[in-house]
Amino acid sequence: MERAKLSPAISISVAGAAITVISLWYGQNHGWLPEAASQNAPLVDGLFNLMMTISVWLFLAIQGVIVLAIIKFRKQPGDETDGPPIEGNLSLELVWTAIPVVIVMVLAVYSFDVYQQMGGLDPMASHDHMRIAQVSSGSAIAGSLDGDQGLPHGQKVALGIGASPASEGMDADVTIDVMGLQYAWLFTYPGNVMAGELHVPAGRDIQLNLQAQDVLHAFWVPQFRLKQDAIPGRMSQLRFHPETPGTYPIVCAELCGPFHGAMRSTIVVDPPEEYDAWYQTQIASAIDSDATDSRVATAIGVTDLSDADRLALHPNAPAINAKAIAQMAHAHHNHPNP
Ligand SMILES: [Cu+2]
Repeated sequence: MERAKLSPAISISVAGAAITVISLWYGQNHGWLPEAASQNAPLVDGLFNLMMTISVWLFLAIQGVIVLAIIKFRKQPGDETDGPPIEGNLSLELVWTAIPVVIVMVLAVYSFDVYQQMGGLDPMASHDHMRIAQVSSGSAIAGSLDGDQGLPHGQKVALGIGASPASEGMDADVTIDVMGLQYAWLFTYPGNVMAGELHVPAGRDIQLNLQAQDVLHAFWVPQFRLKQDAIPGRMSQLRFHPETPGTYPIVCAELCGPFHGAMRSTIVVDPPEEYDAWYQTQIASAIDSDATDSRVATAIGVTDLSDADRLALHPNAPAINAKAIAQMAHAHHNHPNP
């Protein structure tokens, strides 16, 4: 009966210290997040790791108390008495209210700071710059923006992630228009170069102007910790610094129709020289007017295709047989109007 003599204060302290060490370790070593390939990814990960640390601590503490109570306070054989009539405990209630308040306040302030460092508070500032750039630099950017189609005059509410404080007031190094449509992403580079694949140079300041042609889509690159809705009739923006050269998935994260799950693309982060070389080849093929025409025709034609044909545009999409497509189409057409 050596253990019974341990004072409760010591037992609780030892258990608390053990739980804290485990939580701190797991919060940094959970391995739940994919590679961090953009400049703001470590900021997001820091916040996530803190939340993970707190969650693990609470999980272990609460589950530990439950398991302990089940074992220690279980009904003894032959004991038919009632439990003690406990009404409440003011100090306990104050403590378990105060702790969550502190946790939530810390997370609120921290996440606000992360959002601010990512440029989430001021996407409009870049829009203003973009429009000034349009007026002053003429055709290249203005052409790709399609005459303010997604940004009506007087639109004040900006959506997305703008310039980080370090690059505030500066134009992005590369600005690319992104159009989401069922079920593909189309990318238009300066000089009206159109591509189905997104290439960006590493270590540069990139700005994406997002639009949707038909329904809501969401542009998500998990490795960049970036996600933003693309909205019909409104422009939204993502500004970021890709850091690590490589190929990463672009995932549509907004249920946008029966083949939403196949709406994936690729972002290739190239070393700057390779990006320049790639861009030059795109320019060269765009100058060949036949190539441009067929590309534009492909882009426009996507909306006129049947669902099966659209799916065929995505060689990596999971195989869906004709019967399943027919069923989906059937279900789709019979769906009552909301
Ligand atoms: Cu989509």
